[in-house]
Amino acid sequence: MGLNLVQKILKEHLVEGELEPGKEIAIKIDQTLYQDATGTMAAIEFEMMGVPRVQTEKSVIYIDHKTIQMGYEDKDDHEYLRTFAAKYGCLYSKPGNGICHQVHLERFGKPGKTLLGSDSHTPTGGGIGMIAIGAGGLDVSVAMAGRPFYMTCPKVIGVKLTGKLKPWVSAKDVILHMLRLLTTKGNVGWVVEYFGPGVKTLTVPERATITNMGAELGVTFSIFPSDEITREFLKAQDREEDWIPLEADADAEYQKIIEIDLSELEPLVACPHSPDNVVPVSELEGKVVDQVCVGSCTNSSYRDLMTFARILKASGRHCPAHIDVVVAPGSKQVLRMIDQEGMLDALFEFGIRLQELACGFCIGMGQAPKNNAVSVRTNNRNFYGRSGTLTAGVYLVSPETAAACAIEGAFLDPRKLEEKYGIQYPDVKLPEKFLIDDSMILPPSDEPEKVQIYRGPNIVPPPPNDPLPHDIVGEVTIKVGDKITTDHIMPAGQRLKYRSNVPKYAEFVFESVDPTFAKRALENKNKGIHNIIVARESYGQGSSREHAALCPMYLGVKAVIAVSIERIHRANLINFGIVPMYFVNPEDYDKIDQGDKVRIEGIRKGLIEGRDTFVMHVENKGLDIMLKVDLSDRERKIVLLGGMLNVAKEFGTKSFKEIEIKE
Ligand code: MIC
Ligand code: SF4
Repeated sequence: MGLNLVQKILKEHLVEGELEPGKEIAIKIDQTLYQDATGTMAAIEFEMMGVPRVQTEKSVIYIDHKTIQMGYEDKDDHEYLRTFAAKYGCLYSKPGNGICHQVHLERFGKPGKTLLGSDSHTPTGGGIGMIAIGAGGLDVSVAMAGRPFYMTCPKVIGVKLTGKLKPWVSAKDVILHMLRLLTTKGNVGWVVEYFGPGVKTLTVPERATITNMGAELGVTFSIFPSDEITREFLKAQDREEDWIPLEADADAEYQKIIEIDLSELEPLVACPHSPDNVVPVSELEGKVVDQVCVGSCTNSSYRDLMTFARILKASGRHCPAHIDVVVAPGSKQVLRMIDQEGMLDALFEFGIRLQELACGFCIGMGQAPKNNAVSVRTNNRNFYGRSGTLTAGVYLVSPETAAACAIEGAFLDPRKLEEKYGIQYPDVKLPEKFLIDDSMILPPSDEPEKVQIYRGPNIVPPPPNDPLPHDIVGEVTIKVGDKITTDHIMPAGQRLKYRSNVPKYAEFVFESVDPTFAKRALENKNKGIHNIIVARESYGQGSSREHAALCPMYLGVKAVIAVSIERIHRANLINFGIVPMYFVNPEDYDKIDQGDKVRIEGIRKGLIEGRDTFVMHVENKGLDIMLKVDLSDRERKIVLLGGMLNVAKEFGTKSFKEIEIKE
C-alpha cells in the first residue's frame, strides 16, 4: 500500500513509536518559531534547561503580537527576546517586519520539513508542504533544546479538491466550508491532507489560508503537496533551492475522505461567536456593518491585499461615513509590494486606516469596535470578547467579501459587485519575483558568550509547582459549558503585557466568564483546598497560550474535568502538572455544580500504577462520579512530577523510560 503525504514526512522524522493512528510517537523538529506573546515565557523555560545553543536547523523569534507598547512591559519583553535570540542562536524578526506565519511562509518555510511553533496558527506552513504544528511554548523550547516532539500519531482526512473556484469566491470560503462540515469540535487526533486536481488551481498563499484555519477545526495540522506551484512561489522568493516535489502515492489511503468541488462553493461568513457558525453571505445581505478589518495571518498576503485594494479602487467610491475600514498588512514584503503597484494609495483614497504590520486587531491590540458593533474581519477567530468589546459581534469573511461590505456599508455578496457597481473580478496573479528585504531579520551573534541578556522588571520566572498530591481534595471552583476557548481562560488584548509575569497575569483568569474566579481560587489555595475546573465539550479551543494552564496552576488548579479537551490545551495542562480528566458518562456533567466539595482519592498511586479510571466523591451530595484519564506513560510521569519543568530540573536529559516515580 502506498503512503499519503503525512505518513511520508512523519516516517522521515520518526524518532520513537510506530506510525499507527492513536499511538504516541515522537518526531524530530527541523524548525521552530516563537512569537512575542508566548515566546518570552517559553524562552525563560528554555534558559532553565541549561542548553547553550538551539539545536534545530532554524529557530526564529517574531515580534508581532505585543506591539502596542502602552507602558514599558512589551518593549522590555522584545528586548529580552532580541538578546535571547542573539545568545542562543535564533533569528530575530523585528517589530514592523510582519506577522510570524506570513513572514515564515515567505522566507523560511520548506517542503518536507517539520516546524513547531508556539502559536496555534503555525499550521499555515502546511501550505508549502511542511508538517507545521502549533504547541505550547514549553514544548517548543524542548524541541529547541534538541529533544523530539511527542504527539499522537494522527488519523488523516484526505480532502480531494476538484474543479476551480469561481470569481469572487476564494480560499477563505474553502476553509469556512470545511468548518461548516467538520465544526470546531470533535477533530482532535486528526490531520487534513489536501489532494486532487483542484490543488493546482490554488497558489501557495491561498493554500496557506486554508491550512492556517485548520487550527479552528482543531486538527493537529493540515498539509498540501509540494508541486510546480510551490516551486514557482519559492523561486519568486529567491529560494528555489528549498523546493522538493512531494505528494501522496497514487494508491495512498486515508482514514476518511471528503470531496470538495471548488466550483460549487459560494462566499461564506462565520457569524459570532464561533468560526464554525457558517452561513452564505447572501443570507446576511443588507445587515449594516460598522467596521471592516483586513489582515491577520489568515488573509494578509500580497494576493489578499491586492485583491481587496483593487476592488476598492475599481469602485471609485469613498468609505461610507458610518464605518471604519482597517488594514493590517501581513509583512513588509506585502506592504512595499502593494505600494509599488500603487495600491496603498488606492486604499488611502478609499479612506482606510492603516494598522501596523502585526497581529493588531486580530488579537484585540487596538481597533476595539463600538458597543454592539457588527465587525467584518478577514481573520480566523471571532470568539466572544476577543475584539476587545464584549457586546460586539465579529463576522469572518474573505478579502472579497470584506471589500463588498466596505463599499456597501452593509453585508453584500461580492458576486453582486459586478452588477451593482460595475466592478470586474480582479484575478490577482502572484509576481514572478517578490520584493526581498530581510533587513529586519537579525542573525544570531557570532560571540554568544559576550551577549548580555536584558531582563526587565516584568520578567518573572514561572512559579514552581509541587508534585501531584496523593489525593485531590477540594472544590469545583468553576463550572463552564461547551467550547470554552483559551481567550475565555486567559484574555489577551489589554492583558497581553503581563504574559511574562504569571502572578500578575493570573489575576485575570476567566475574567470575561467570572471575574471572581482568580480571587476565590487563590483563597482556596492558601487554605490548602485544591481547585477543580469542570467543563463540557471542547475545552481549551483556540490559542496555544500555555498561560491558560500556567496561570490556573499558579492559582492551585489540580484537575480539569471535561467531556472533551482540545489537543494543545491538553498538552499544556500536562506540561504544567494539571491532570486532564474526562467524565466516563458525559451526562454526569449535569450532576455537578460550582462549589461542590469533591475528593479524588488515591490519584497519585493510581496514576503510578497505570490506572485509567478514578472515582470522584462529591462530598456535599454523597455522590460518586466515574472519571477517566487518557495519559501515556510519559504524560503520567510529567503530571506526577508536577510538570515538565520539574522533569527537566530533576532528570535533565534522561529519557522518560529511565525516570522512576516514587509514591
Ligand atoms: C491567537 O491567535 O490567539 C494567538 C494570540 O496568536 C495565540 C497565541 C497567543 O495566545 O499568544 C495562538 O493562536 O496560539
Ligand atoms: Fe496573530 Fe491573529 Fe494570527 Fe494569532 S491568529 S498569530 S493573533 S494574526
